[in-house]
Amino acid sequence: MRVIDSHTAGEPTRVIVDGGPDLGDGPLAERAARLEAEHRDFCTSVLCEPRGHDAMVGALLVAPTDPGCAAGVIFFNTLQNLGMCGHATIGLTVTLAHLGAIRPGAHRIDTPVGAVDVDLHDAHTASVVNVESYRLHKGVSVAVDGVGEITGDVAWGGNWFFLVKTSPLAIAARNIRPLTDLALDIRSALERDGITGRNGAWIDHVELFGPPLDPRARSKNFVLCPGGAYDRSPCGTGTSAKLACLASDGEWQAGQEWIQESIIGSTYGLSYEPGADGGIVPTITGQAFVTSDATLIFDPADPYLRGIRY
Ligand code: PYC
Repeated sequence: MRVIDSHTAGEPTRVIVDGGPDLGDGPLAERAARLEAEHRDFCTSVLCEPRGHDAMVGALLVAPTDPGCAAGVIFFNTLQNLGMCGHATIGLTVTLAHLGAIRPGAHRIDTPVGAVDVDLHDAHTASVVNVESYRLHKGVSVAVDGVGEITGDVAWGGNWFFLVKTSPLAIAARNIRPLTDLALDIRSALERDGITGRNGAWIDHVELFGPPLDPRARSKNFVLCPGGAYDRSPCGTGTSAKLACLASDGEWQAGQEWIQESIIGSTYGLSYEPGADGGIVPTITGQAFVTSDATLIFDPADPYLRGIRY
């Protein structure tokens, strides 16, 4: 199986170029549902250790339904499919350029949530127009064991987020372990109290904010991803959710550039336009670099053929 690995602002993406399962034809949402229901072993074998690791996001290249699209893609992590993923879309765009499949300029990429517009600026820099993002609940408080009351907003940016404006712990790389534990405890408290996204959706990402170190940035974040890993990048969908909250509070205007710094100091630039359904449509700009072009080997005698799962 041929894979191309890249990182976007530090966060890894593994593009499966060939050798993936046959998902048939039809709408991408149906093919994605088939991947999740019938091919989890494929997903974990590609992403989990020993071939991958928890932070990795997979991008399975498939034929687009829309012939105007440069490629079709289904994103997944070690636990489940992802409808949308900012860093992986930038990683995929740069990977398609590395493969010679696209040149700088505007392109469309088919995803299970619809066709997404991307703009490749140069070999490493791309912008992605994200899905319409919005805040569902403002100022939700939960009692977190051993910490006390934590208040945050519930917002959608292509994934569900609980956003805590002022982290009780400093947003610093030295705190990655305690921040991970805190975010996991917050997520458990949300689950315990039945706090969800729209239609009972699991809030699988927790995002904590603090002051930036980079003088160009407005904020620095820590983002817990569904499998328990932290996002090395500033999280495209998470910063979209943040911008939706700021826009709702009248604190950030359409067209203004917001620079978000990640826990490791990397940055994305975002701006937004008003959406059709009362939310915002963010554009995320970031840089990705290809790190390897490899063949994964699956030996039937390997006891960890399907990845290490616990
Ligand atoms: O960039 O949207 C993102 C993302 C979601 C999870 C990891 N990265």
